[in-house]
Amino acid sequence: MTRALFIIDVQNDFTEGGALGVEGGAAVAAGITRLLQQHRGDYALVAASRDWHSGEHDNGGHFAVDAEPDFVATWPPHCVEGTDGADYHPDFDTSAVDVHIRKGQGVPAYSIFEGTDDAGASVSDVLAARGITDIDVVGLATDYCVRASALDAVEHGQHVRVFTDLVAGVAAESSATALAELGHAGVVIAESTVLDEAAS
Ligand code: VGL
Repeated sequence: MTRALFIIDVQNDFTEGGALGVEGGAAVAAGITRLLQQHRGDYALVAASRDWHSGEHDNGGHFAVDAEPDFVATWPPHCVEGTDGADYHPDFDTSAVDVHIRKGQGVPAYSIFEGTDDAGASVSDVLAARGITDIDVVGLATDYCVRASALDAVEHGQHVRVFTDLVAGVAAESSATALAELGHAGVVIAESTVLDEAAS
């Protein structure tokens, strides 16, 4: 088994006070930093994604421009490339991150697999190069980018876990539905304390 950690969109705009802030987002940022302090050695690869939209237009209808956002398919402008809102949250210590993925340049992109690293490599190429077989997924938001990334990871043949104590969602109901859907797709839904149990 060769395991990767995917840290999805722990950005200022998805945390409290951000353009699309989810409740519990900052706590997720701090919790991921703790997980990395204690369990960096469990992972052959740590990859973090950022939503990275254009500020020039609606990014393929992803930003609500002339109407109210519905918070399902259209959103307030968020994570515009180069802005504070697109930065990682300050409580997420990125020093242990091996690969930074950006996605959504001009288009909606919920899954990390829609992004590329700084050299332009796809996520599936990065996984293949490192021989990854298992992926733990954490971050924001449970019901959108975590959901899409975990489902895509299953599609790519990975053994996938989502840590419920290290995700936060836009809405409670859609987050519960997303976790149920992930479970049906074969994702293991667990708390990150399983890492401590495995070590002892
Ligand atoms: C996300 C809504 C819009 C996410 C991204 O990161 O979950 N949610 N864009």
